[in-house]
Parts: sequence; C-alpha cells; structure tokens
Amino acid sequence: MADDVLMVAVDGGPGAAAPWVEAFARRLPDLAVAALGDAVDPARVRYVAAWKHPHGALAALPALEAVFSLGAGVDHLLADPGLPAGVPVARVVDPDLTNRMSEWVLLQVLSHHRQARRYARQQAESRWDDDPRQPAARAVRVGVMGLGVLGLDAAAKLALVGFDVAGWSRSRRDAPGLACYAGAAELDDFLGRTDILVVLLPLTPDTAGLVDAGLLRRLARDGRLGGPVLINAGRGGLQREDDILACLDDGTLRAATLDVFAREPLDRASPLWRHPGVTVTPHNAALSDPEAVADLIAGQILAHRAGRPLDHVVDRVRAY
Ligand code: NDP
Ligand code: OXD
Repeated sequence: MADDVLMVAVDGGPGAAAPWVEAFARRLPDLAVAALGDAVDPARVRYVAAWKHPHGALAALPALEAVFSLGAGVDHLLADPGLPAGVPVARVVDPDLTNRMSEWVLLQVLSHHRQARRYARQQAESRWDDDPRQPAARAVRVGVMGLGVLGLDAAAKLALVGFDVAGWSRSRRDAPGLACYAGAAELDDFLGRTDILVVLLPLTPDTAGLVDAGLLRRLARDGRLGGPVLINAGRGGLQREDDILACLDDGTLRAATLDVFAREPLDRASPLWRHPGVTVTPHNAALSDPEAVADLIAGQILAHRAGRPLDHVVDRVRAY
C-alpha cells in the first residue's frame, strides 16, 4: 500500500506544488505523495491531483486509477490529448469554494448595482453627487448562465438580497424562487430579461465563444441601470474579448467585470486593463484552498481504496 503514489501535477513548479503535497501527505499517511518532476516510478502512481499540468505528463502512468482536478473546472484536464482514456476524472465540489464564488458574484453584482466605481471616482475628486435614480435590487434583473453547483448558490444568494433572478442551463432546472430557462430555444427570452449577466458556465466545445457580440446585443435594453452589464467568472474561452470591448465602446454594454481570460495572466498590453468600463480580477473569484480541497480529495481517495465509488466524476463527452 505505502508504495502507491499520489502525484500532484500543477503549473508553477515545485513551489506551487509544495502546499498541496504537504496537505495531502498529512491526510494520506498510507500513500507516498510526490510532485510532478520528483523521481517516482510511474508504475506506482495510482492517483493524480492536477491543475493546469503540462500536457502529456499523465500519458505514461500505467497504474493510474483516478485523476482529480484541484478546481471545479476540468477543461484544463480534458484539453490534454495525453489524458489517459477510461480513467475517471473528478472535480471539486466543495462548500468552501462555492461560498467563495458567491461572495465574489455578490460583490460584483452589488458594485454595479450601487455604482461603486462612480462613487470611488467622485471621492477621489471630493465630489458630493448623489444619483437619485438608484433603483432597488428588486427592479434589477440578474441572469445567471449556468445553474450548476456555483450558479445555483450564487442565484439563491442574489435572490436573498432582493434581485429579480433568473437562470439558464442546458437541461431544465427547477429551483424555488428562480425563473429557470433551458437550452438554445429559451436563450433569447433569458437574455431579453437580463440587466446583469453572470456567466458561470464550464468551458466545453458547446460553450466556447458563446459570449460574443451577437449574444450581448440580445440583453435587455430597457433596464434600470442604463445598459446591460456582463460578469464572467466561468472561463475566458467562453467570451470574445474583442467583442466585449466593441460592445462597451458602442454602448451595447455599460460595464463588464471579468475574472477569467483566454490567456492568463492577462497580457499587460490588453486594452481590458485600461478600459474605463472594465473591472479585472486575476482569476481569483473562488480559489481552491489547499486545506478544504485536500480534505475533499483525500476523502475521495480513501473511499476509492475502500471500494466505494468516486463522487463528482465528470462526463468526458459532455466535457463538464
Ligand atoms: P457545474 O458542472 O455544476 O454546472 C455547470 C452548469 O452549466 C450546469 O447548469 C450546466 O447545465 C450548464 N451548462 C453546461 N453546458 C451548457 C450549455 N451548452 N448550455 C447551457 N448550459 C450549460 O459547474 P460549477 O457550477 O461547479 O462550475 C462552473 C464553472 O465555473 C467551472 O466549470 C469553472 O470553469 C468555473 N469556475 C471558475 C472559478 C474562478 O475562480 N473563476 C472557480 C471555480 C469554477 P445542466 O444543469 O443542464 O447540466
Ligand atoms: C476552478 C477555478 O475551476 O479555480 O476551480 O477556476
């Protein structure tokens, strides 16, 4: 048993792997825990915990039994053509991560709703200028794209604050107090009643590039915020960055908050950094806390070794 290895494969070198190796080693004393690049016999590697590993690194592990994403998304794993076929891939579903995402979503939605940037600018100019048109949350329609673990939690918390919340997903969801739209056939109706669009979709072949100018033009034009707002914490590959900039410039969009980008870190030359309508956060809407995530994955490994099925295994065809 002690010969079996859990390999931590993360981008950023041994320094980035260290907290994960340490967190897993404390929880799994019967396994050897190693970082990618450590001298380990590949035939001993039973489990991999990965975040943006170098493609091909998992190709020659003959005893591999499961791969765990260190985040909720698995696009970084499924994009690797060397990911061994037939090995289950499980993702993070954990209340710590879910709460972090909802904190971020609430912060961004409320910032746009209550004009946080405007008042920050005014304070810098010592300018007292109240906006008498400030609507109540109930008059603002938020649309959450993706009603999975993260989207449903964020939607419920937005509704608690008082926003008029709807959601859109692939299959029909039934969530109390939430207007649920499903599939391509209901996308226009969903967009047409949305003032603030919150994107919490996974990146899959079906969703890549979905948030483009054509979609943004279908958002509500009659809202109380003076124009629609985009908030994306799903993945950068969901959005067309040039389209977002063009839509901000021509008034299709009033503002955008982006946590994720096609290339990360966002290039210093990207106009997104400097556009007055754009708020950038560095893909940290919901970070994976090593203690919380190691608890989850170590529990999964112990269950698997006891012969029980893994939870949160993704469908490789659906890609999420
Ligand atoms: P889930 O798998 O639980 O939910 C995904 C949702 O997206 C489901 O409602 C699903 O529909 C919907 N969906 C998928 N494909 C389509 C489609 N083609 N059309 C319409 N709806 C679709 O994922 P999570 O909620 O856990 O996470 C979502 C994403 O958030 C992750 O994949 C990741 O990319 C991102 N993320 C970002 C973080 C950050 O810090 N920025 C942190 C964590 C996650 P259905 O309900 O029908 O299955
Ligand atoms: C995740 C992420 O997928 O951090 O968990 O983006």
